[in-house]
Amino acid sequence: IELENDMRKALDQEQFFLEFQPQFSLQTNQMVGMEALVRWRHPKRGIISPGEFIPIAEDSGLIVQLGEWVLRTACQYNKNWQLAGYPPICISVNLSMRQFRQYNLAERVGAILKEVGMEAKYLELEVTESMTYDIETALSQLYSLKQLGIHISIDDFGTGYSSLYYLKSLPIDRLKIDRAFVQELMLDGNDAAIVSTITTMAHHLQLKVTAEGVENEEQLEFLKQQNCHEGQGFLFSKPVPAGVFENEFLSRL
Ligand code: G
Ligand code: G
Ligand code: MN
Ligand code: NA
Repeated sequence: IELENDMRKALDQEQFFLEFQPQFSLQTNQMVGMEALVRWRHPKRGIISPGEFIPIAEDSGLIVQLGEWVLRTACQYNKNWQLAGYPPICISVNLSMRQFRQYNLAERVGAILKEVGMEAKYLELEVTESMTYDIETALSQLYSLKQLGIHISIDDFGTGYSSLYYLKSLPIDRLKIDRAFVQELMLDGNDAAIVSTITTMAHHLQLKVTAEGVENEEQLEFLKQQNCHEGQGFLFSKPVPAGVFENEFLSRL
């Protein structure tokens, strides 16, 4: 309850900020995208991780406001980097289920893109498999979002309960393999089999596939052998503040 009240103030007082984690092509080793991740600089508690405050924001409904702030701010950074002359790349933003269920979601996303002046093709929204809980709503929301020209990925893929039937029917562009599978890859044959199978399935379904949580060279080699398209994880970089992202990654493109 205390954090919930603090969070209302935090939105006004600009205590939230974004970090960016680069995503790399496993074919070319080039950075091809980034994920924006929210952080909270709490005046008394210091930096609080989203793992702690996102669930509270979800329960209180504040996630809708916070999520829009994240989306607008992420698009603004990306647009400004494009204006600064860096090669344009796509920015991924996490969408909570509360946001996903808004009846006018696509309109709101469209309004933000217009306000910021960023082309839709440079935005990817990450949703989780829990959207398939209500398949009719999921389908209509995804179609409306796709009409804007943005990309859609399924985050934490493999941990939820979306059926393969839904996967076939949903207008999505990418699967992001949950880092739990990637982390145990070299230790657990079952996880290796799962990663390999998800990757193959993604290829057959004409979907892009990103491995999350890539932490070492052995995992990277395995993923390359499987023709996994992209990777994200501590091996490449942890999420970093905007200035660091610009200096370390954008300026080297
Ligand atoms: O960045 P970190 O690993 O601490 O993130 C922890 C969790 O918080 C992840 O599941 C991530 O998807 C989620 N998260 C980070 N930023 C956002 C955001 O802007 N919106 C939503 N809904 N979730 C986020
Ligand atoms: O659920 P989601 O994929 O949005 O979570 C993203 C979060 O995962 C990031 O905020 C980051 O803190 C965390 N993360 C990113 N790469 C790695 C990694 O290689 N290892 C671990 N343990 N966590 C990672
Ligand atoms: Mn994510
Ligand atoms: Na994830």
